[in-house]
Amino acid sequence: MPAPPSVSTAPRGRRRRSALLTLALLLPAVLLSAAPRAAADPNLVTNPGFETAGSGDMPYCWSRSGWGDNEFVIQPTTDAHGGSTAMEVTLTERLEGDRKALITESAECAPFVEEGHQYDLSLWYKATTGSNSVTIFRHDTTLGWQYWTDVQTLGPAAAYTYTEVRTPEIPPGTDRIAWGVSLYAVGTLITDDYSMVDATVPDPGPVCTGTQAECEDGAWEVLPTENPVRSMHSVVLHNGKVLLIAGSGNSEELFAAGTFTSAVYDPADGSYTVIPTPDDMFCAGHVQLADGRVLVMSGNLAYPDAEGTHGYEGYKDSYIFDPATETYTKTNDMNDGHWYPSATILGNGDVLSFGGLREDSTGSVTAELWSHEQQQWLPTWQVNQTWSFWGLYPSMILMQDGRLFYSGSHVFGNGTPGTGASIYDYGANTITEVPGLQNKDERDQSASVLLPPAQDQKVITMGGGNIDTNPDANRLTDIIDLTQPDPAYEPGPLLPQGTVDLGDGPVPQTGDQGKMYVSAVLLPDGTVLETGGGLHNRADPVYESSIFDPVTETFDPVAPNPEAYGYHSSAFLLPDGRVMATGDNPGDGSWNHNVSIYSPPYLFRGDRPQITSVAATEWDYGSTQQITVDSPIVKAELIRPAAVTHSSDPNQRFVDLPLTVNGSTIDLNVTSNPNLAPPGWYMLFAVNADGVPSIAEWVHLGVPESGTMLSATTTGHDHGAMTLSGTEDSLSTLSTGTTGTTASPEEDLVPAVQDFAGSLTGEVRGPEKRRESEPVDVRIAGCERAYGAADVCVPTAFPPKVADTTRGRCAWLRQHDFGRLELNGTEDPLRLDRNGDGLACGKGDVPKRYRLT
Ligand SMILES: [Cu+2]
Repeated sequence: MPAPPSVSTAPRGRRRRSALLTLALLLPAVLLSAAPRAAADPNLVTNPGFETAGSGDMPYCWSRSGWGDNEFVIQPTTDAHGGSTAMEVTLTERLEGDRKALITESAECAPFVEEGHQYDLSLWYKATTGSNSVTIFRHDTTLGWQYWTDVQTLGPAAAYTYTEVRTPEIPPGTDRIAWGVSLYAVGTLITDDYSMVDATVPDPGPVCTGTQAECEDGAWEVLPTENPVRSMHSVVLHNGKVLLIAGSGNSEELFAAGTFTSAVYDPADGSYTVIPTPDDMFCAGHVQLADGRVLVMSGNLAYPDAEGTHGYEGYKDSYIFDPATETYTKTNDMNDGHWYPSATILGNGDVLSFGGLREDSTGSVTAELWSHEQQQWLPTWQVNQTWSFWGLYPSMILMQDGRLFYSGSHVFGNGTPGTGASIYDYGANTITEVPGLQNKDERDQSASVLLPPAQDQKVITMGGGNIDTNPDANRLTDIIDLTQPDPAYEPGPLLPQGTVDLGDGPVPQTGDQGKMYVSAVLLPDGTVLETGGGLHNRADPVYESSIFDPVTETFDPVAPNPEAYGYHSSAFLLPDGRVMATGDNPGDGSWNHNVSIYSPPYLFRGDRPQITSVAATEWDYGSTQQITVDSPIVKAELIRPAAVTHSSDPNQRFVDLPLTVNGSTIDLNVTSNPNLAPPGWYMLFAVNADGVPSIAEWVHLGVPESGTMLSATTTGHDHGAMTLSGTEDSLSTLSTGTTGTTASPEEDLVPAVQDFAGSLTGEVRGPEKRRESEPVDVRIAGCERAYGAADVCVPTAFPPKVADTTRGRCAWLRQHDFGRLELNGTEDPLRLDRNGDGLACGKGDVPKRYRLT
């Protein structure tokens, strides 16, 4: 097996600093290899037309492959495109899984590949069904053969049809790949004349258009106009504007006055429009629906009372915000109140919501389901219930088979009992514990995000603390690969340290100090910006930002945000590739109205590729969609716009769109699996070889007609067999691969769902006994209710270094800008009012220099 031609590019993209010198030296060679590929480029597939017989009944270097419960035949056929032999795969019955003829996974047969390179895979095929997919496996030099990814759905084709698709960049540690076409539905697939050629786009070479610091670490700017509202919710809308929801903004005064606000920020001109807000949406849940409107669920019915008889209360109301009219419209009520609920959109457009506090400030154990079809919340009895309390803002991430991964990231306290993370199967109504989350009771206001690309099903959880015990927040990260049969979190790299302001100005972090209130933002080059945070409960901002590379699993420290952004902050990607950050609400009850914007290093790296046309903005699953670009790109993706609050945005995702390249005309191959890219509006980015993204175009994935599964247990759709002639009617609308027309094979589509995470060994819990609610401490927010107004947070536990004395606590409160602090009753649990005059840290309690005034 000959090695592929040596294309003289250094490893590209993100590992820029070390690569700069190498690239400069290699430049002449790079230019040479940029010439159009010669026709003689070798086909890397051995026995590409099945003409050489093997030792058994399969042709040389081809094997039968696939999984699941189905009846199948895989055998050579004389119905060939070229030569005398082709390969026929037939499914006669199917409950689940796929079948394929696959390049034999051996050193003799599987083509060698180079890390970072891309390869054009092509073949000729006939198919009775569109439920096919080009599937690639990769040989990991340490782990052996693994499933890698599905890159292209082939439409039905009565006559031999050519198709071609480019692989993503070959991941590190990969030395060979094997590939074939998987058949997911009852029907017949015939393939022939496979080809694989190196199609690596040479790196344009190092460019730095800013200062050296900007090119390496990006740059923050603080905007001249302040955010007019105390918003802790940020939702990027499909018109490019940003909805900032404050409600009462955690201000008891505004709440008492009935002053509830939202603002719409327009990045185009930097303006804010404050809009009428019908209810106190402070600490609601939110998600963009399939049509791009925003579903806002629950919010704040009441602040805790001064006597500590009840805590925060969540109402049952729910609203839809329409970006077109910038107005809220009421929906039907939820079944329960949910202050701090989760909200996850599913592959069929439904929304599942869990957790939060009820109208009586106890914990809600009621799962809520928004029906896309009915456009309303369903009654409790129509929704599978486990009667579990999922905590507050539980991070519930949709998996590729429709199950939900609870990452263990949450807000307040310890999170749920158990290992800290679990997989919830809605159909089976079971919860299975997932092991490995480090320090699981100190992941309050950590950030979890599905890493790019969504196809890889990896989740990272970063940092966190605990407002009940108030230790220094940690630097831990944990990464889980949900493609494994029995996935478990593995420790990831430690968060880089920055500076922390403990009250006397920023000083370097020491020891194990990390941060909670972390924001995680998917960037269009396939990395993740983590930014913002604090060391303790609503105190001690940490100034540190870094970019995580999911390929190398490393952090690269970048410029820190100059603003303090801890509790009630959020950060999110704008369609122009910059990141906006807003909000900070420390324990003294104040609010930081400054807004900062980050330009990542890729914006200082030369001309951006431009998407010059998008053939259609309405996209179907499993289709190919044509765009044109003004310069070469190496990848394109959909990024779901942010709907973020309290470090939590479980719907944020980056969905790779494998390319079919014909010069400046690019066909984008859209996944057939709605669970990988739930319906809705997405930002479409194109990215060049140096990791520089285009400005996004907005495209829409509609709700699949066939609906989709809510859980792995319902994935088996049996589709009737079709004859070859039976597909002829639909051929006119189908892609022929090279002509680049858009295809809509959706009607016949069985999503390419994999059998990942199918052998869980964790403890399984079924539904609990039906109950009303979970008891919750009124101090759940980590604030001692005996002192001050409800929006002032005297911590129930002070940070570890604060002396356990009246003087020590008063000094800390004074250092953290707490003003005059009255007792709400006679109780003085923190011993701040030694003389009993009703004033904490006052005259007669502590010497003058420790007093609050
Ligand atoms: Cu909050």
